[in-house]
Amino acid sequence: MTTRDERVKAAEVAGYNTFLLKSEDVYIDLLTDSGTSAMSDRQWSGLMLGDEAYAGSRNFYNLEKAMQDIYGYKHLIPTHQGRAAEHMISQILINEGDFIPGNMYFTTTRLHQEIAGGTFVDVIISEAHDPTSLHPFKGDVDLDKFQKLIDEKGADKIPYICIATAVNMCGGQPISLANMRLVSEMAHSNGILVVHDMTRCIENAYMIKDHEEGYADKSITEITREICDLTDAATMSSKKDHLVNIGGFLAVNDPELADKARNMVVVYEGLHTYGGMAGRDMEALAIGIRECAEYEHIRARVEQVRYLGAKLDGEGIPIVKPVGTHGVFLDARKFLDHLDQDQFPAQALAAEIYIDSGVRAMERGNVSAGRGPDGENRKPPLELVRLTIPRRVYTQAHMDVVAESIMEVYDHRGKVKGLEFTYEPEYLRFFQAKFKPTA
Ligand code: P71
Repeated sequence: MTTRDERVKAAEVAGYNTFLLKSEDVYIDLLTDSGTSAMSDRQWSGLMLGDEAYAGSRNFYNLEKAMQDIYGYKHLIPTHQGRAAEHMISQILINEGDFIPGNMYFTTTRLHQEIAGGTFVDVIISEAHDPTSLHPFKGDVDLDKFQKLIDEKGADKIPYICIATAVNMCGGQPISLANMRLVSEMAHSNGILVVHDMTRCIENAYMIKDHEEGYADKSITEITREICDLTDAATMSSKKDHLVNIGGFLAVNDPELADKARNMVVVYEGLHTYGGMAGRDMEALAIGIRECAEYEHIRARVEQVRYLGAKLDGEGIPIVKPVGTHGVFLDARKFLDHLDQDQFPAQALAAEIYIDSGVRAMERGNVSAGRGPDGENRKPPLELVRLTIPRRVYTQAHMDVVAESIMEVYDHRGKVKGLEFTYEPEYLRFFQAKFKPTA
C-alpha cells in the first residue's frame, strides 16, 4: 500500500499513463486480464514436465491435441502471444488495398492489418457504440454493413472478415451464434474467409449459454465447438482464457495456409513446434485450454465481473451495460462530462482512480484509438476506462474496495482536469505516451 502523496508523485512520474506505473506502486491491479491470471496447481505441475528439446517437444503435441479437442481447428502454429499470430495471418492473407471488416477494431489487430496494406472497416451493430444500449449481444455483426462493403468494394478486395468473440473494445460483449451463423454464410457464399479472434471465446460461450435461446442445456465445450466450426482460422492470445502468463497461437483448417504460416513462424518466432514458447510454457497452456472450459470456473469468472458491475451500477456510476465478460468499463464521457474528448477524459479518469486508491485501470478511448490517416485523433464514440479482472486472483472483497474508490472519485469528479500529450509515440501510442494536466 502507498500513501496518497506517494501516488500523486508516481502518477506524475508516469506521465499520467497507468502503463508506465511500477507494479510495486499498485494496490489492486486491474490494468488487464492478460497474462495476469493465476495458474492452477495442475498448470504449475505442467511446468515441471517441460520437454525442452529444440524440435518436436512432447509438450507441443499435448498442446496441439488440447487445441484440436476443445476448438476443433486442424493445424496449430504456436506463437509467443496473440499479436504474433495476427502479424502472420495479416501478412499471409492481406494484399495492398484490401479491406478487412470486423466487429469493432482491436488495437494490435488493426495495426497488423494496416501494416500489411489493408484498411479495417467496422461492421459491428451500432448498439455496440452506445454504452447505454441493453442489447444482449452487442458483439453482433450488422449484416447490412457487411453486405454494403461487399457491394461497394467487391468481394475480391475482402480476404476475410475478422470476428472477435467477447469483443474487447466495447466492453467484453458477446456475439450470438445466430448472428455468427449468418455472418459465416454471407462470407463463405462470397468467397470470403472468416478469421476468429478467439482470445476470450470461452467467456463468449458462457454468455451464449447464459442467455441465447436454445443453448441453456449445451455445455461450454459444445458451444465453443459450434462457434469455431463456423470459422476458417483463429488467432489466440492464450494470456486471457487459457490462464497462462505467456503464449498464443494461430490455428487454421486449410493445409496450404498452415504451410505458409509454418514457414513464416520460423522467421519471426521460432521453430513451428514451439513458436517462441518454452516446452514448459506449452504444457501449462495445454492444461489451461482444458481447464478454462470447465463450467464452474468460467461461471465464477464472469459472475465476479458482474458482481463489480452490479455494485457500481447500483450506485449510479455510468458504466457500459450490459456488463461484459472480462471487466467493468466506466463511461468516462459521462463520468467527466466537463471535459472535451481531446482532453482525454478516460486517460484522466484512470490516473485519478490510481491516485485515489492505488487501483490501476486502463484507458480505452481516444488515446487507444490513435490517429486516423488524416493525422487527427480518431475520437471513437466509446471513451472508456476498463477495470479488468484477472482470473482466479482477487476476491469479492477486493471488488468492494474498487467500487468504494470509484464512488469516491465520482463524488469529486468535477475537480478532475483534462490532459495533454508531452510525448506521443508513433505506434500503439497508449502504451508509452506521457501527459500533463491541462491548465
Ligand atoms: C488486453 C490485451 C493486451 C493489450 C494489447 C494491446 C493494448 C493493450 C493491452 C490483447 C488482445 C486482445 C484481443 C481481443 C488480440 C490481443 C493481442 N489484449 N486480440 O486486453 O484482447 O494479444 O497481447 O497476446 O499480443 O489487455 P497479445
